[in-house]
Amino acid sequence: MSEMIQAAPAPKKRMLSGIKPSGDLTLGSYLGAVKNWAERADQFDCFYFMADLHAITVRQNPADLRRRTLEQLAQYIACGLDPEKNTLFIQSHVHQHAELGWILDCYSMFGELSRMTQFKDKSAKNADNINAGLFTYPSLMAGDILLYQPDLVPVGEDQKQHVELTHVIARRFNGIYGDVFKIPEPFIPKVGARVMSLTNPLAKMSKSENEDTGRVLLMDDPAVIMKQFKRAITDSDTENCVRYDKENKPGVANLMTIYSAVTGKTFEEIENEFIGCGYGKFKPVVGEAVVEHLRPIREESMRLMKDKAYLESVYRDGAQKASYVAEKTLRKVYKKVGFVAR
Ligand code: AQP
Repeated sequence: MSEMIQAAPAPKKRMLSGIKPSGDLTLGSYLGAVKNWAERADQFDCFYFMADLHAITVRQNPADLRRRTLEQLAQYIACGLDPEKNTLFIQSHVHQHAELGWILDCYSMFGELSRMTQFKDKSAKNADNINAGLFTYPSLMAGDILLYQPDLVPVGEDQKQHVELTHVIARRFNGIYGDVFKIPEPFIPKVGARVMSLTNPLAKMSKSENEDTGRVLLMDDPAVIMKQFKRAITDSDTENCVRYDKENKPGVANLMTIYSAVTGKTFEEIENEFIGCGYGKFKPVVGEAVVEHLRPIREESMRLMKDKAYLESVYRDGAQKASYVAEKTLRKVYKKVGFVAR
């Protein structure tokens, strides 16, 4: 009798991403990142973290940082990241991040770090606190990524520069010591790739900005969300027509992107839906769709925040799993650079 030989299933590709708890999660953090992560658990081996080490490059109130880190975990889960299928952890709980970050500082060039858009932006906004961490955070970010040897790094368009620098640093290191790091690809979702401020469609919606800057938070009250959408800047053209034209009608394009991401409708379907309607009718409909989309996430996050013991078990397990993977890479790196084994 011939024996049936079953091929072992191919190992899942690994994916990693994180968000700084530097403010409460926005609709941008959700549509540009977390929403897309949740759809990948069956296909990929996913690691997601709360990047608290990165958050302190800008001065944080300690109590707020602690609260936001936990809330972010609750929101990850409420957005569909099942802790049984994804490794969810707090960055500072996995000491290998800081250790590899330092090593990669020594393989990152001053000129490369000086060119990073985020450094330029953040130093302009925090002129009284242009600290060394703000300058070298891309090496830490390279370490965050390379520790896990991921195949893909899902990021928003705005973060592409960081993944590109990670490639440069990894190639430099591999060029000296052999193939230590896998070179991961940035993975940028098409819809919802970049959500802009509702009051300035040329600026990214950011979580560390204040309310007046046209940001919508995942945990905002429905009334607040509606207010933000009703006062959203549209375009000063005389057309008053819902049509996708990112260059000439960035405000409407942003609202269409948001509406498309929360309803699954194409831009064409949206244009057809609003034929003959002005912006005044369009904006509240987008607001309502966002409110309804976020409602279950908000309710589940609030429920989870009351269950601190559960959240603690999730981040403890997550750190243990992440540390196991990270340590393998770090040990290899230590050996390659010439550190004496412990
Ligand atoms: N507006 C956005 N549109 C699309 N994607 C976004 N992301 C953030 N804002 C948007 C994506 O979320 C991930 C995590 O980013 P982060 O929070 O670690 O850093 P960030 O991009 O600097 O986010 P913020 O909100 O602008 O934070 P602050 O104000 O503290 O600097 C990334 O994948 C990012 O693309």
